[in-house]
Amino acid sequence: MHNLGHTRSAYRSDHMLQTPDTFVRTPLPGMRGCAAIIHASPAIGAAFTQYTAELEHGGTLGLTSAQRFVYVLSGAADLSTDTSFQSLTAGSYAYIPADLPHTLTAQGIARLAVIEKTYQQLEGVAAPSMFTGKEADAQSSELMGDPDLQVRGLLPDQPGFDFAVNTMTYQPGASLSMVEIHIMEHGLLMLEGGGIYRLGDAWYPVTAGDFIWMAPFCPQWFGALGKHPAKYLIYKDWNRHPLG
Ligand code: UGY
Ligand code: MN
Repeated sequence: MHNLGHTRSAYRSDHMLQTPDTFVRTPLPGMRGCAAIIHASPAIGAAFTQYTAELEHGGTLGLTSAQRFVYVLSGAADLSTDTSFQSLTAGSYAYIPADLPHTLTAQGIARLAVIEKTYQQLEGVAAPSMFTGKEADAQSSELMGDPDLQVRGLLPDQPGFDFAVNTMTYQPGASLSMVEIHIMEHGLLMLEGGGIYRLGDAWYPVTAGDFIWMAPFCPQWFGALGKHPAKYLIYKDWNRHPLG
């Protein structure tokens, strides 16, 4: 199928919208029975890497010395270390600290959102340990007093963490109350529904399956459209001084 060179995808100096029609799969070192769709990496100017891993039954992720966050988009995967074993199902997630040997193995076909970031130690503060959770169990709170815009923090609010991953759920018609311009960069995966995303000086229709990267200080705003809630998974660097 061709569409005469048209796509909603866009790549600008301060943002990228990557829609599924433009996804290209690639292997990463150490992966078995698995392909990665790389969304963000230092190649685009990001200080983190984010990819979607598509695994066959028994497929595994490769190794990393960076800290890793994994969110199960569909299917199931087993996370094991020398001392632990956990089964993760859709909506479950895991935080794995830097340099912790582990394996992630798909049980059936699975899709994982994977975020990796070199850990930035904070003097006098212990690095976090591994943990797992379920998005549905994470505490939900209103953003700026709007009950129609709920934020769930998936990582504990502790200074040891140098990044945050949240889900944001907008009821139809709900929107960010302001255009944000901030130093944190974002990796954003649309999980459900859709709407209009303002990025820089452009407005994009977006829908489930799309990925967005926002550079530091990229003007950003979102309004949800349609009859169902819009929900996204969003990464940001967090808890560290701009001078490092
Ligand atoms: O956490 C955030 O900065 C979030 N409100 N940004 C966004 O949704 N684009
Ligand atoms: Mn933001």
